[in-house]
Amino acid sequence: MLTIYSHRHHRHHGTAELIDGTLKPCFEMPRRAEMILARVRDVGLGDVIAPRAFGLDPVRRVHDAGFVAFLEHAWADWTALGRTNDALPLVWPVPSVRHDRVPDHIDGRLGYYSSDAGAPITAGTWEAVQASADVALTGAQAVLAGAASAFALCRPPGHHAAAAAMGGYCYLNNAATAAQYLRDHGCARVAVLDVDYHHGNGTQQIFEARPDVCFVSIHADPLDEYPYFLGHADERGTGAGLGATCNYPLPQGATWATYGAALADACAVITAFRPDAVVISLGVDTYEHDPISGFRLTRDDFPRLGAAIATLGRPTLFVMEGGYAVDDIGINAVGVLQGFERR
Ligand code: SP5
Ligand code: ZN
Repeated sequence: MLTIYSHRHHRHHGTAELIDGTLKPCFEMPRRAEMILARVRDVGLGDVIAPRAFGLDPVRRVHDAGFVAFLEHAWADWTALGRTNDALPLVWPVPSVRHDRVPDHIDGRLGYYSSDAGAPITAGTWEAVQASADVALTGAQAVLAGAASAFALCRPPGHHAAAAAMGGYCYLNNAATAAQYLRDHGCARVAVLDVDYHHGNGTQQIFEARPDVCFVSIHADPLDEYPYFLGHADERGTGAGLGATCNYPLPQGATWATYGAALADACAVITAFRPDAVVISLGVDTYEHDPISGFRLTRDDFPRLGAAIATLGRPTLFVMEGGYAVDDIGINAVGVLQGFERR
């Protein structure tokens, strides 16, 4: 399997995140991608190539132009005030206030364009974010050119990013950008299967009203896990997209017995959708030793996950999302890819 990787992810390196009421070192760190790349090379998964530059047009197919411009200029706007620390939001537009006026001040813009305080902007964030989108798009292009599968080793991740909001370590939605690119270049129907521990709230919002991109997610029940406000089983899509969104919220402590059953059901839903291509939002924070998560998948379960995805029998783009047990992240992420290929 071809891997697409950009060293430019190193330019994004947040200092701290708010967790349990205190600032702790960011769980989403450059070493995550380094460990995955090392494992790709160790097992001889296949060639590793750099992304090509697609520019922002494919990104704006799923993201608001004002939001993209905000991301591009946020660090300059922040440092213009003499600030040198990471940029973080501190006030948000709750439903009862106005959403029709975009603030000028960077503090207002950070809140307007975010869902939480989990996506710090640093000097190199925009460069890394653009590279991450290019990694996903280059993977989509490989699949369009006839590859049975490709691995977009994206960092930062993307599935919590909505059309006009960053959050949850995510800035641009790499999986959604890739899915839309597949749609725009010959695939009439695309399925996104999100296996990250957290619900893919950004991806769901981007596609929920559309019948041509199906979104299926297996994740921790939002009643007691981030992102809390989406991911319930009764969310089935809206309008013309009704029936093309499918959620499997699972209880804390879920093991393969529970997870595998949901996955089999999810695969049946995707098969019935008859997609021309499948995009996997590949998070391995379902791992038993993940420091911020509550599922109990073992290292041996990840190849099983890949083998189940292979039964879909469709051209498949894997897009890296979460996973914070950094020492084992390479074994687990590449384990999914090996399970897919060994089927
Ligand atoms: C891409 C991705 O996986 N983003 C995840 C963002 C999660 N942010 C909220 C984390 C809250 C963790 N709470 C765990 C408390 C452990 N003491
Ligand atoms: Zn996650």
